[in-house]
Amino acid sequence: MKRRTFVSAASAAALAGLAGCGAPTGDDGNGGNGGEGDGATTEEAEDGETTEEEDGETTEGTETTTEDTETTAGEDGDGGGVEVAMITEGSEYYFDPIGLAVEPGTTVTFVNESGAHSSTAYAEGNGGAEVTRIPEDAEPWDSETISEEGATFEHTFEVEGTYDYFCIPHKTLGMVGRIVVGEPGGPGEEGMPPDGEVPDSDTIVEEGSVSYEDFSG
Ligand SMILES: [Cu+2]
Repeated sequence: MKRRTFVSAASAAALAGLAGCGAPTGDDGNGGNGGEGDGATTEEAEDGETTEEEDGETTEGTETTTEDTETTAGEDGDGGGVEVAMITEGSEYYFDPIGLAVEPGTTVTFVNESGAHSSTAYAEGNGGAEVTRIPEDAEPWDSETISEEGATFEHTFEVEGTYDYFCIPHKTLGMVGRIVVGEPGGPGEEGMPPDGEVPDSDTIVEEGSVSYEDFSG
């Protein structure tokens, strides 16, 4: 959701800015960098000002440069933070969203919203996991049990593939989650985690994120 909003805002802003000025300076900067997280914010702010004055004058130049901007804006979106909440609600214990799709290099923050939980990768021997359900070259992670409300744990996902993980205290109660990094793949694609169910990877990639509520019905 966040990414989409961001992309269109950035494209629109850049488009408006480019319409007005023929100077190639702005373009070159973007294309060369491959777009880092911060660039777009500045663009937006600056372009917002010029739009009003120059918009009406030169509409023709616009179309040529639009393609450039879209690519850059897409990459910019990845810099944003992504969160997964760890929740106790009555007798339910869950990760929300239970399914999440991210690009390689994304840092996911697990937030302990209520109760006591862990975010622990299914990697044999990691936090008591009996099986491995993360890509071969991937780093396993284990936050260990977090009981303080609002406390967080971060993990950066570098290797593409499917990652299943669980909560140590609630493993036997089916508290599990899935993160797909880039394209689905690896041992996580074989069947379901031994302790609970997660959404199908294709659905996760398609939706970007699957909430616990949607998944559990
Ligand atoms: Cu838990």
